[in-house]
Amino acid sequence: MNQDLFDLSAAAEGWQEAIGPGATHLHGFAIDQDHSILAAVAEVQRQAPYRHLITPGGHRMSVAMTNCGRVGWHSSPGKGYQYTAIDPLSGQPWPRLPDVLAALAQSAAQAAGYPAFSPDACLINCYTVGSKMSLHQDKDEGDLTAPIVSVSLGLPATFLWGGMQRNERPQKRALRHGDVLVWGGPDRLRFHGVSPIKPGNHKLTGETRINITFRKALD
Ligand code: MD3
Ligand code: FE
Repeated sequence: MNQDLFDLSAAAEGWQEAIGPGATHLHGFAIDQDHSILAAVAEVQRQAPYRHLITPGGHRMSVAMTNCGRVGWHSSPGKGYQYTAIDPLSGQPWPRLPDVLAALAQSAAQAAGYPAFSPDACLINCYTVGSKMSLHQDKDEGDLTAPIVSVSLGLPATFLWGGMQRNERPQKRALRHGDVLVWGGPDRLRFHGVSPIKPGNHKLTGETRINITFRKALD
């Protein structure tokens, strides 16, 4: 094979990297299914469009979000952060979790050592160039013993992987199209975030990055 044409991302595909006692980076795990995942996301988005939520402090988030599954994550100045069964924008239940997404979440969790993962919430984040997510913990879920599975598609991102305290300096980690992270156990409440997305164009998602996180929000 011509060395110049060898795609380095193909070498990383299938590499499972333990990055904490309860956290695994599954490089390229979702690549084979990228088209069907994005088709499922498009269908969810048609029923529950992306929207920029307002934080309890009154700030508009730069990441646009939607959900599918039994409950969805929502933020508002009036009610703070909460999971709801009804999409506050449409007044309808959130779209159901597409089979392709449910199967992906289950198989990724299994590969990372969490064999019994059955998510009831799926948050879909849409980043455009410059969108970021500040350091935070995910602690609104009712079952903190379950892991979170995250799937990254489209433009790459620098993921910030912090400690158990906000003031710990985060490590940086590249997340590329098709990468999956699974976080549970002692890493479940780590602070984490995403640096501003750099300009670029991805053949499937254009100038956007899509991140899908699967959670167990109900107990
Ligand atoms: C580590 N999303 O939606 S996913 C979020 O790329 C969120 O859109 C980011 O943080 C994104 O809440 C990061 C990876 C991730 C998700 C949850 C975690 C890492 C995590 C929970 C605990 C520790
Ligand atoms: Fe998070």
